[in-house]
Amino acid sequence: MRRREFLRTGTAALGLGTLAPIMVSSRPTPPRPVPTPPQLAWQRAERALFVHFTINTFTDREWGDGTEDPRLFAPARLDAGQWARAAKARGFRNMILTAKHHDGFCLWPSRHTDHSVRRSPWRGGRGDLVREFVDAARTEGLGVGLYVSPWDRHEASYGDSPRYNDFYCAQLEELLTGYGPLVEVWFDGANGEGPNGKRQEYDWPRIHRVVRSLQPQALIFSDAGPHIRWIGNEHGVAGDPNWCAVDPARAPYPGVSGPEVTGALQHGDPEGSVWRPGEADVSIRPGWFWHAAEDDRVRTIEDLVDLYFTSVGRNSGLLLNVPPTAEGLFHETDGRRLAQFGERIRATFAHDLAAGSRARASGRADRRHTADRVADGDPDSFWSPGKGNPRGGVELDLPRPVAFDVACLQEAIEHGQCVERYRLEASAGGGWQTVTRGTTIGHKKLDRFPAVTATRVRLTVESALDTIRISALRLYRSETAGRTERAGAPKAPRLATDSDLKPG
Ligand code: FUL
Repeated sequence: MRRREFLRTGTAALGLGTLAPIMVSSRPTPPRPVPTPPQLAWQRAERALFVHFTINTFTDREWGDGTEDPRLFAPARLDAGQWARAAKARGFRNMILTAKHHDGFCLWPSRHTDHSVRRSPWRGGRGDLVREFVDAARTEGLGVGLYVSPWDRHEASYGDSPRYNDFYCAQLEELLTGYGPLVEVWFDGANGEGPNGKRQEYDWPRIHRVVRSLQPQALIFSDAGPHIRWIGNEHGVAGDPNWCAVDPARAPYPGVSGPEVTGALQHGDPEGSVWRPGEADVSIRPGWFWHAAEDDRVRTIEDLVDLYFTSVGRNSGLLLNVPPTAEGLFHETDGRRLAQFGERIRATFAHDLAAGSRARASGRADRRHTADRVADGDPDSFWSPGKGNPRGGVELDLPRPVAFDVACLQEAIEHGQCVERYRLEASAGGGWQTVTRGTTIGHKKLDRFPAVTATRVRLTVESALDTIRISALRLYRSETAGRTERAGAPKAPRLATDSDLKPG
C-alpha cells in the first residue's frame, strides 16, 4: 500500500467535527518535495509578460528559416520602456524576451555569429535589444527572463552536435554574464527539422551546468524543467488537478512528446519526487509574433480573465505573450486589452470579503497555526490541524452577510503541496450549501460559481497527502469596483489612460 492510500483510509464524506481517527504510516517515506526560495518567489509572482519580437516581426512569419537578411530588422520607434511600463501597470512581475528564436537571429550583438542586430540598421548596428529590455524591466522593478531557442536554423554547426553545443553554450555564457541576474532561462522544446532534417543531440547536463554556475538563482524552464515545467499546451490552461511535484522520468528532456507526457505536464504527480511547478504560456493573439492580419483577433477581456483563472487560478504561472509591432511598440488594441485585463483582475481581487472574519477550526489546531491565519492576509502564516493530520476544516463567521462568486484558496506551499480534495460550503443561517468542490490547491486555487449570500463559510479538506497547511481562504465578488463605490468604500482608481501604450 502506498503511503497516501494509508493516510486516506476512511476519509469519505467528512463534515466538520466528525473527523475519523487518523492513521499514520509507520513506514519511512522520502520527504515530500518543497520549492527552493527562487521557485517560491517565482510562484508568488504569478504573472509574467512574454515578448516575442525578432526578424519574424518584419517577415510576417511565425518560424523564420534562418536565411533572413538582418537588414530587415528595423523597428523605427522601439521602446522597451513602453513594454515594461505596461507590464508593471497591469500586475505582471516578470518579463521574458525571445533573445534568440528558431531562426537564429540574435537580439544582442553576439560575438559568436554575425546573424544579429549588429548587421541591422536598427540603432546604426550598435544596438543591443537584450540590454534595452533588461534595463527597462529593472527600471520598473520587474524580474527578467530570456528565451534562447536551442533549435537554430541559421547556425551552420547545428546538427554537428559537439560543435553546436559549444556554440550554444558560448552564446548562453554571453547572455548569462552580460546582463545581470536573471529570474528565468527559457528553453523551448520546438524542433521542425522533420525526419530528414538535421539531428542535434543537445548536451542538456552541460547546458544546465552553464546556467547553474553563471546564474545560480535563475530558474530553468523547459518541458523537463528542471525548475519550472511547461504546462503541456499553449492555451494558458493548467490541468485540474495540478501538482507542483513531478516524476522526472515522465518528461525526461525538452521536446519529448506523447499523450502520457502531456498528461504528466498538465497534472504533475502527487507522488512526484521533484518540485517543478507548471508555467502556462499563451499569446494574446493567434500567433506568437505580430501580424497585421491579426490586429482584429486580439483576445477579449473575458477570454484573458478566463486564462487567469485557468492558469494562476490552477496553481500555475501565467506567461502571457504580447508581441510588439514592426515599429517596436505594443499595438494599441493589445495595450488596451492588457490594461482592461489588469484592471479587471485588480478590481475583482481588491476587497477580500472574508477579511476580518472570526475563524474556528474543526478538531485540533496547532497552537501557532490557528484558524484565523487563513484570514489574516499574511502569505507566510497558515492554519494547520497539526503534524501528520491530512484532514480537517475551518469555518468563518463573516463580518456581515456578503454576496460572493469567487473563492481563493492557498496552501503554504513552502512546506509542500498536500490537499487533493476539498469542499467549500456556505450558510445564511439555515443549512449548509456546497458552493464549490475541488481537487488540488497549491499556491493558489480560484473557483468561480453563481453568487451566493452567506454569513458563514466552511472549508473542509476531504483528502490530503499529509499535514494540511492552508494560508488563505478569501472570498470575492467579481468586478467589485462599481458595487463597493456605491457602498461607500474607497473609490477604485480611475482606469489608467492608455496613451503610453499606443504606437501611433
Ligand atoms: C513554441 C515555438 O515554436 C513558438 O514559436 C513560440 O516561441 C512558443 C512559445 O514556443 O514552441
